Amino acid sequence: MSSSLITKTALTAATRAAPRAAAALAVPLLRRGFASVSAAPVTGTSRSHRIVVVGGGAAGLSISHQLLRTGKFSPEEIAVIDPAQYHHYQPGWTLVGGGLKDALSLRRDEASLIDPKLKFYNQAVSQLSPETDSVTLANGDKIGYEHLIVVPGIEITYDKIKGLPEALADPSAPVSTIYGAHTVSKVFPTIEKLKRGQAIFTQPAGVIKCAGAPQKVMWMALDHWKRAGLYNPSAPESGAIQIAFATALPAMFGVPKYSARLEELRKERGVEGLFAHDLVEVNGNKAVFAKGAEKITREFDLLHVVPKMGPYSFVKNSAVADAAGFVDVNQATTQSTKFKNVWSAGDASSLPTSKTAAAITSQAPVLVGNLLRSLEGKEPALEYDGYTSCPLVTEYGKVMLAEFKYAGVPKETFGGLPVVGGALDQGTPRRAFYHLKKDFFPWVYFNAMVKGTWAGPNGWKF
Ligand code: UQ1
Repeated sequence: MSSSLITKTALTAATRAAPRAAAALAVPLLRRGFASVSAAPVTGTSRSHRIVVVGGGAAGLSISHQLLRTGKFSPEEIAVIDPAQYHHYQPGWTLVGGGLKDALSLRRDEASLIDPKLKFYNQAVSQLSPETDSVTLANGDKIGYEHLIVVPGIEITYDKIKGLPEALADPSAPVSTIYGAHTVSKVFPTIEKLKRGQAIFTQPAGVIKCAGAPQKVMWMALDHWKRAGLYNPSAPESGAIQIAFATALPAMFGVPKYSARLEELRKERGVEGLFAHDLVEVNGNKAVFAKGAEKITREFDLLHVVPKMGPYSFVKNSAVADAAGFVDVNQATTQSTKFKNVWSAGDASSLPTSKTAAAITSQAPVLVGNLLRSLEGKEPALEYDGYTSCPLVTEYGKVMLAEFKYAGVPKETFGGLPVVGGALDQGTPRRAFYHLKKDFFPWVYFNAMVKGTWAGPNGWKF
């Protein structure tokens, strides 16, 4: 969720009549000044819903619409809370960084993606109160529930890297990031503008969305400069531009199979590897990295930064969170380890897998199936295996479709299919996967996934 303006449509939706179920919970949840003579502001209005979904992103919309499509819920028995005016197809932002797509083509009005049978609160959440089965909105209203689904995503914390917010906001600074709606459109012009010097692409310590994206944008920039005659992969020092990948991690990727292939590509293409380098400060044309206790300063002519990210404070500060601030859930069932009527998936959850939209295609049907069982008084029975995917763009026209489950074990949808020369191995970048990433996934996302009819590798559903 990101704070933004409230749309006219959403306002209209927000002022629609209260749901039937509200009446029952309304009275106990009202905490207004009792018999007070002063004109106290009217806050603490309350309503309730059978299911409250905090977050209208990839997870929130898939799950809400999958629930609705079961036909088991009356209008407004399910509520979605999200303050955003716009909904972005974030997996497409790497392609915006590579100059292949326009950010506006990946954006929809949030309200336009929400079925009118869902109650939409276009509001931020200020507090989760799982002890009293309620959620408090930023305007003070309280929303009660039978079941709560916490899927707000995670927050991009630009200010955790000193000087970064200022550098990103300065149109003349060659510092950009694909990780934000307001910054993604600066990336490709910055790449195009560079004619010589040192380019550095960073990846931070800590949990981020899609751990492959920091290098996808680098591979496309490399290809762009190579085609422009500015980069020579076989003798980088003889070209006008030099490239370094500075990552806080010890390797190119978290899954050994794909990491080994990406390390080969890095060496073949003459990219300098700065491992265990965590960017802590941007100061003019200097990037400062922490390497253990050491500080290392490098000059740059272009810097692509991946900011640090973390849980929203209303999640971190609530009883549903684990020590790191993520919603503590059973890694198979997606049910909260602390409250049986609380569930989570996607970026905000503690599910120990890579945070991607592909992961949500597999998590959503498990969460929905287990929650429906719970409504019938049964224990959860469906299990998520950690499936996630990272379509790694390695050059224009080629994608390595990394797909894996818990513990980094490959789980390839197309692996082993017969192809010319043997069996298909998804560790090899292919043109067909590039078209899946660039054309099919954005299409299926808006036409099926957010509507609740797409389960990723398991195909169309519901
Ligand atoms: C997927 O379903 C999906 O969602 C639309 C993606 O986009 C973010 C993906 O990257 C992947 C890999 C999937 C999984 C689907 C198949 C057919 C592999």
